[in-house]
Amino acid sequence: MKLTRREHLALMGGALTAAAIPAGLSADGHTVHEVQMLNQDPENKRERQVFVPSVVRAMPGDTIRFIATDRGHNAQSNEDWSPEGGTEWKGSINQEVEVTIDVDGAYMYECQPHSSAGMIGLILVGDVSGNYEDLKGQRFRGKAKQRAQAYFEMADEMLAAEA
Ligand SMILES: [Cu+2]
Repeated sequence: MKLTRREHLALMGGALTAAAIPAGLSADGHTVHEVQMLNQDPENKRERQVFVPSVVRAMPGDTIRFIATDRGHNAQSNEDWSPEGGTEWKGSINQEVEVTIDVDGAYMYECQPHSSAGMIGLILVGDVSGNYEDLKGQRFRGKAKQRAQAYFEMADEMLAAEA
């Protein structure tokens, strides 16, 4: 059987996808970060309605995949908690959603039904210097206030480790 050049390339591409790209990398070489939407943190069972991991370090072009491990959650960006012109997304309840974030900055995002119950998460994309301090100064209410504080502390440590 003689393949056309296009068929040959298609086959090669398929083989490359199956064999050469490690799990966690997208086809273009960017990282795919998985975040689970959970009723309870398996590492700390007193923490309910959480994104795990709660803080993700990413680079522009990386993809975040929110996995609907437990029911009743979604993941969505919040304009007040995103860099100006930042990537926006809104997942449906109970649905896995993927977002590729191209715009540098710090993004606090939320689960719509549980935002005030503290179901928020933080993604640091590339250079966060443009809005990180502003984001830290935002108002977070109720349980989200306590979690935001904890997540900023984790983020500070991650960023300090890079310096
Ligand atoms: Cu939720």
